[in-house]
Amino acid sequence: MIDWGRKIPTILTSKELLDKAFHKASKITLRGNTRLDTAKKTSLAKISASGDVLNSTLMKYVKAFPNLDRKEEFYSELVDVLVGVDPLKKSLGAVSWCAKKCSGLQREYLRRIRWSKDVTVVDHLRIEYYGRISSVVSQISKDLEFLGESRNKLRKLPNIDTGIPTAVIAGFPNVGKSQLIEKLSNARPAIAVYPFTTKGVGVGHFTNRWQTFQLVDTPGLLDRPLEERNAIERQAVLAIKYLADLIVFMIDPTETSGYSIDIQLHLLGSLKEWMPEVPIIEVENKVDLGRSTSDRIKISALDGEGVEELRVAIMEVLAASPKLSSEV
Ligand SMILES: Nc1nc2c(ncn2[C@@H]2O[C@H](COP(=O)(O)OP(=O)(O)OP(=O)(O)O)[C@@H](O)[C@H]2O)c(=O)[nH]1
Ligand SMILES: [Mg+2]
Repeated sequence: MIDWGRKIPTILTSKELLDKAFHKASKITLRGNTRLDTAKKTSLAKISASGDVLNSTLMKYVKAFPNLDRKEEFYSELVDVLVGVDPLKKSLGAVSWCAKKCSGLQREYLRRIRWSKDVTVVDHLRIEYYGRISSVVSQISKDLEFLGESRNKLRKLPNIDTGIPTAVIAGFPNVGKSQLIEKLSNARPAIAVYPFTTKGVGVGHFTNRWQTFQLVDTPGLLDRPLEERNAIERQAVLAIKYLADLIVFMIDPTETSGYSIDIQLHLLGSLKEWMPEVPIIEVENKVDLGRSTSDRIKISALDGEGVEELRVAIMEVLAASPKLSSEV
């Protein structure tokens, strides 16, 4: 189970980070035997403290972000869609560089102050050190900003367990996918009358005889090639590609979703061609408004008609999942 986003701490801006380091240093006053001794002790302590704050805070950021080379493909690709793996690696590299540079400057100025024999030189060196770390930290302002934004996006990622039998609910926008997940599981997704209400992958679970089943809610898909899909749709594509032991394809034959039945069935056809090995249950929703003569499973996700029959059908297909035998 992956829980990346939540363990990433708040990312400070470069100004906030410098304020934090200087504030720590400003609280330090030490006394020595002579004026020179006092100046040296105080400056050494201030430089140690501020350098340590910068280095430890920056390294904490680097370690908190997921190591994208080792993680599961689904999450790596999802991170790529949401924030971009290359920019993320570049910014983490810059932060790591800055942390090392701050440590290097800290060592250099501690050494120079230890060797100095004059109070004014000591004060001058300390001020020079502050100037240099300020300049180094300012150079990564954009990277810190980017990491802050990335963290906010990654925090919204759901906890999806890739080891549990999983049905992915897919279909056009506004057909009732989230409404169905709400009826079938413990999930409480946003449901609304407009398309693209669901902007990211969501997850819900239900249990039957000690066996947990996972349902994945996806953003609506339009009927178009992958390269034309936006970041919202691409998340649905990734969920289908990496998570689905079963696809529940939801059709709205009433067309109140705003999409014609023909275009919905065309998407279903593309999906079958793209993922021929994944079983698909075709469901028609909104029977409370009207029903077709097809022999598909028919439900009303709104009032619950047919939903328990659909649950049984989902469990029957997922019973064949290899993940099931390894779990119980
Ligand atoms: N009458 C009726 N309305 C339904 C039914 N299921 C869903 N709706 C309504 O259809 C609208 C869309 O439902 P959602 O569950 O948000 O649809 P979605 O497929 O998740 O939409 P996106 O997240 O935008 O892709 C909402 O206003 C629901 O209340 C149903 O069985 N009957
Ligand atoms: Mg939805």
